Amino acid sequence: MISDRMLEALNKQINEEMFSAYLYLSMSAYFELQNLKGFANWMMVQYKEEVDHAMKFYHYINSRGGKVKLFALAEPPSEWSSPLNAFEETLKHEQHITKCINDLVDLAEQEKDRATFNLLQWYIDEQIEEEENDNEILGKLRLLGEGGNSIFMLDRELAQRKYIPLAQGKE
Ligand code: OFO
Repeated sequence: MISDRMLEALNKQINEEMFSAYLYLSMSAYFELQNLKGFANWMMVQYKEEVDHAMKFYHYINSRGGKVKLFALAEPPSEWSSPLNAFEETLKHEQHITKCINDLVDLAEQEKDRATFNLLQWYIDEQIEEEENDNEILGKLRLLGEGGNSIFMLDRELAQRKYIPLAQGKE
């Protein structure tokens, strides 16, 4: 059985992951309007991955006989001053999510919940990758500058990102 404290924290994390999805969907729409289809594609893939992250917690709670509780989603921002600004905010958000995951790990340890502790290892690895991806794109934006040519080149690169659905325990 999953403890009440752990269950509440995991349900809150579903909300964090769904908010992440909402934030990146909003960024995708922002890039579409700028006619930056590659950036928009990258954010759309990110949106889908975040839904997968939420669903991984959802299936896990179900598998442990816990009750999934969905909370209201906050409204995400819809404007950024530039692609660089959007990716700075993306990295900041992912650093926040990393902290949330680390707090969940601490709680799982306190509750001696080995199964949840084990599940969270996947999220720890995922956060390393998420922050690394954001830092890489931010590095390019800073190095190349935000002139038309650089943005055009990066847009073509980001258009290549493909969504690979995450294998879930149960669909
Ligand atoms: Fe972006 O990793 Fe989930 O939230």
